Amino acid sequence: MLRRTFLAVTAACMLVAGGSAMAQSYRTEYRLSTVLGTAFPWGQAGERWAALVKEKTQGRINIKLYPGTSLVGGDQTREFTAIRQGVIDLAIGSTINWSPQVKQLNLFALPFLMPDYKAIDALTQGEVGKQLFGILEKQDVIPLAWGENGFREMSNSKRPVTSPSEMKGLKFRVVGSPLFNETFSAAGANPTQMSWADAQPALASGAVDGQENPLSVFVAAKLSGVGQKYLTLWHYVADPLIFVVNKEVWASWSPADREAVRQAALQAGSENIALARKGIAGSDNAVLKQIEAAGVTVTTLTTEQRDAFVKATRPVYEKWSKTIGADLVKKAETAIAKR
Ligand code: X2X
Repeated sequence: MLRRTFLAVTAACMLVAGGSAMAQSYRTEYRLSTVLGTAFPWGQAGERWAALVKEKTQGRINIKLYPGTSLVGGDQTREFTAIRQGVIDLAIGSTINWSPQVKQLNLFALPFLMPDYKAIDALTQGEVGKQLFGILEKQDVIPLAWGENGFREMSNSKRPVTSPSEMKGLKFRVVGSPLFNETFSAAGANPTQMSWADAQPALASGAVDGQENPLSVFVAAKLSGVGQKYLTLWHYVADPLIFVVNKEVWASWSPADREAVRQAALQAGSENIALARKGIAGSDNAVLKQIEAAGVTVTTLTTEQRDAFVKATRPVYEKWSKTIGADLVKKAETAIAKR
């Protein structure tokens, strides 16, 4: 009698818990990977997603944040493979870091494709975004929402830069895809690829002169403190973030919990985009003021100066359009023109 009551209670609990027997296979913890930690909008997005999931699933899904891409020893270009293999259960990843495995994601890194925030939105919130999500899903990674790292501006420790000729001899740390090496070479500089973990000591020791990252990262990582005294605003590329779940993990959750995780990602994603643009976008330049107050010389390119960089990097754009897929690039250009 006691045993039967116990079984009945257990079954009722499981129904309440997951809506199916699947609840049995839930793990006590799921691992969420990000590159940047909670001092940055990116890491805060991870924290927020985890909190919203916990709330919306009444604690059935418990997510732990692993910043610093620590689940792959800091090698952010291996993150996507690790998600596919189940070493990582969930991630909020930059399109740049997953580009070596998903060549279409190089789209956002085509130099000067996206002139402004509306252009980013035209891609991520439109047909292009849907197509890219379809490509990820075919690779067994379930995409749920877009977030944002931001427009990437360049800084260096040597001099103000307004033209490709002033890039000569400057050693830049670049990320991820070989596309970045080619863009910086075409722009006149001397690029070298390394992870974010290695970038900071390399900047501090002077092993490299410069880097490129969004202003929100520049400020939170205190790059002015490692000699980055010259900043050029050229808005050459922007990297969106993508919220994803490993396919098997996704399948192990009840439909109701999957929906909760998706809604949590959408909410955390839109909050993340707002935060990534705060103090940077439109007339709100509080972040730039903060950077200038730290003694950094900020250079804004004139249209002519920017055009010289566009022209210098155009062959890279053309070459990589073929790798990404001419149709997808055309679709993106059309969406941007219509924004
Ligand atoms: O490594 C970088 O520069 C960073 C943190 O922006 C990315 O992960 C793309």
